[in-house]
Amino acid sequence: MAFYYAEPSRTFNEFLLLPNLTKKDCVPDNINLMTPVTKYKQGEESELRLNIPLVSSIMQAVSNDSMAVALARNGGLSFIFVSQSIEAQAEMVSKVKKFKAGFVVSDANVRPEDSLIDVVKLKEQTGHSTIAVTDDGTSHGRLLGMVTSSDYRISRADYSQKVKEFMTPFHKLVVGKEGIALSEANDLVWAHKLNCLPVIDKEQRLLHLVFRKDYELHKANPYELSDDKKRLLVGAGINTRDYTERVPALLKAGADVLCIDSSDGFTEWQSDTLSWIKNTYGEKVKVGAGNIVDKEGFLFLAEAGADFIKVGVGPGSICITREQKGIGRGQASALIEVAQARNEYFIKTGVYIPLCSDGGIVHDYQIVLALAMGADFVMMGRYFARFDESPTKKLMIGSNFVKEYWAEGSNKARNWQRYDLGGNKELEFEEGVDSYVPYAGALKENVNLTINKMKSTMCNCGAKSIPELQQKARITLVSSTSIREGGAHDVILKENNLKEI
Ligand code: RVP
Repeated sequence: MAFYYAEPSRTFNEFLLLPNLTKKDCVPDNINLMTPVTKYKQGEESELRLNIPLVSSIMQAVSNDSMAVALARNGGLSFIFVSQSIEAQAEMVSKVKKFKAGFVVSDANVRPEDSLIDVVKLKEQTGHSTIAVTDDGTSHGRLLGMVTSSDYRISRADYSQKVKEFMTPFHKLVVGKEGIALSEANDLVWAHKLNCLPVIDKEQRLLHLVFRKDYELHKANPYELSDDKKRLLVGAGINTRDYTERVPALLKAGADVLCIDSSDGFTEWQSDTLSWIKNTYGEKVKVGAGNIVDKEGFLFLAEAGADFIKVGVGPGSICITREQKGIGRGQASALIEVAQARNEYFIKTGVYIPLCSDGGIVHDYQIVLALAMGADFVMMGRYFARFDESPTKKLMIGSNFVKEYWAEGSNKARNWQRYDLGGNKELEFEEGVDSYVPYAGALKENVNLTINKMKSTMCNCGAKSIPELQQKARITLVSSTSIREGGAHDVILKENNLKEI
């Protein structure tokens, strides 16, 4: 006979946190959001930790290299999407690892023989007014000069004039040498009143440009997440089909952590993938697995060697797995049960396995709720898809800007490996939709706002860290009428109704 759960399957929306005593030192500035990503033994520390408990989804519409750079600079981590060729994914990983805060690879370059018209066109195309002049017109060619808007005057210009005639030639440039630290580069920028400092190697080849504005930006990233060589951290998705080729390529490109991307992680394909990785590389390669929604799924992946475990089947904003297949569980119920299993496992084995709550976060406070319920970090797709840094197009619909956001199981992404049950190599039916999300601007401002709200909630809970929150949180179910009480009610909202009054 089938097993019946006594409790219904619940979502985050059905719970609230109660305030605890807030001591005077429990203020936002004292809240520590550091959290483990990979498993560790009692008394030790996780080898991989986040400075803020947010990671971006393994999705085409969310996690490319620009998202990964922006998120790592703000303390979180992206998992570069796996539904692309091994080479393309490895290239994205490598771009993140090569990113040096403040050191920009010049993407507007000309040759000395090019004309002013080429400079003007390039400026229009790239939006950059600082253009490097290299012997071959590439970003790493021999640096021969620089062109900025002060080198020519559009109103009186002869568009056929050669770049070499009006550029600032190399002998007049202040340059930095290979290996220069950002702070030293910045000293040169200030001492010589520059806006941009080119950095060159021994053969005078252009390596990077350092801009005055970027240094200031860099200083404004106190949460930046980097490795011991000061390179940003980046994760990458893998699947249970081509891991013997994909994993080596991703590791070679510099991926710091991997995660199996699947809608159902309670499978032997996942344990095979984990075994292969651990047998091949031992414990030095870190890999998360999932997704699961119960104790049995957790124990299966824990025993199979997962370094962290992802929870969630069907809560995603674009996910229709529950409608299509009748498979899934309310995200709160799933997390509560899995967190309990994780805590029991920790007591029994002395090994703490971090949990990632994946999908279904709609309001910022629900991140804190997920953490209070036992998650160590959350994965979000819709949230990050709204930002400038996501890989999708920004469009105008009616009078609003939106960004595209499509599911991995949609016809657009056709990520059949995510739903693989060992059969055909194709997506037989959709498990996700293609959609728009409201455009929200730059990641940094939005993440800052979210973090401020989260810290505020944690102060109300009297918790200065995520482990303390998990210990202390008091959580209550809410009735549908009390949900109504939680929003503005029984008043006439001005912004919507002023005209009618
Ligand atoms: P959300 O943040 O609610 O947009 O959810 C994002 C999550 O949805 C992803 O991290 C992934 O687990 C899940 N997803 C992605 N594609 C699909 C699908 O096609 N059903 N689901």
